[in-house]
Amino acid sequence: MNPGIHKVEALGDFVRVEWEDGSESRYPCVWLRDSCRCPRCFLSSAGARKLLLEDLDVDIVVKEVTLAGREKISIIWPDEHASEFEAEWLKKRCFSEAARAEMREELFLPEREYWGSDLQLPKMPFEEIMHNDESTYKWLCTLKKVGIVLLTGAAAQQGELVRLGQRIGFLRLTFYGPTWQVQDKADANNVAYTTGRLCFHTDYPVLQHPPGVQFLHCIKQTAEGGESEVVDGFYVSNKLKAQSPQAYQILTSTAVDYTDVGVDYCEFAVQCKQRIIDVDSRGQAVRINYNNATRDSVLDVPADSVRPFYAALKEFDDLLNSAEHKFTYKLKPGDIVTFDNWRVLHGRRRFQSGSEVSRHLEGAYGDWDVVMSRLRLLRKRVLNKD
Ligand code: OGA
Ligand code: NM2
Ligand code: ZN
Ligand code: ZN
Repeated sequence: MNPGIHKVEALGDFVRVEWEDGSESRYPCVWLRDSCRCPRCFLSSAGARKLLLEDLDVDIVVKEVTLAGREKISIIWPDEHASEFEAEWLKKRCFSEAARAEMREELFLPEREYWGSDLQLPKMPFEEIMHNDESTYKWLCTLKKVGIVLLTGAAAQQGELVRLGQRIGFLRLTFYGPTWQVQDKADANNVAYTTGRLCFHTDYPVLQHPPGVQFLHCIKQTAEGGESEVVDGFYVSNKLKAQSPQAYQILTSTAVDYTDVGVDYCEFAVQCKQRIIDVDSRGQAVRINYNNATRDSVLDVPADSVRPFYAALKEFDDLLNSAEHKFTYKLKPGDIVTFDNWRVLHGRRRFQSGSEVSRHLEGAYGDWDVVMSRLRLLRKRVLNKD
């Protein structure tokens, strides 16, 4: 139901709207002027503001505000410029704490669900996701909420991840190529391209903006070893904060150097500083940046801070590896594991090499911006909601 407006009035440098249900909203005049939807101020074909900030007076107040029916307000500004705002549009943009929380949820979607060794690994058929919007929506929702989804029944040959990328929009190109082959390689340019054990890591913290999502498609699996391990990095970060505030403080504040030098898609010499646990303004973990293999031997901290840093990292790593937190499984040919590379740390057990390739995964990255964009579009279509 569209909300109706009962009354509107100017109140200092606010416009006060009284809704038919008795509630009220206050809109700052400067924001209303800035948000004018008229063709001089707004390019509707782009959904973008044309008005320049240099033409905005931050001290502006309305000359006149009137109710135009129950679903629209009209404003005349001191220079006679006229703006109109729909009730529904205004209601969504109400500045109350509750309305802003609702908008955040609508734009950024589901709450996290934390997990440990009790993870019920969500599974969905690959072809269903390729052809059914509702399934694709459910896949991406779960990927956001839980952080990991296993897709099953893909062909055991290269190329499926390119198709999956097209389903979302596009994949993220990196120095390791549009997609990359995880297998034992001579003169490996990355520890992943050996038969060795990989301890818990996120991929590519050496990039300023590490890939948000990762896809690993099993094409061939070895009989012995090669099992996968995953752990919920956000859950474990919370545990670390509670157990050892000091270690948490170090890992959320120390800028750690990463390095990656070599040749693959093209020649590269990448360097970056990252905090192992990135937190938002509320102190909530939002991205884990940890790969022990590419962590640089250059460590840009005072000598006295070095041992405490290692102790903190060790404490985090121990928590990641505790039986209570990690989940182990083994990929089968045709499986594609999709996971949040900012949240879920992954590892693999070592395996034997033979004369021929005994294990082969094709990997690819995506960006959260692309995934979330697809998720919003699908939600509109699936739930028929805007
Ligand atoms: C990687 C990786 C996991 C595996 O390539 O970065 O983590 O199971 N691979 O080989
Ligand atoms: N690979 C698997 O941080 C990293 O080096 C992750 C990237 C080689 C594309 C590994
Ligand atoms: Zn205008
Ligand atoms: Zn990896």
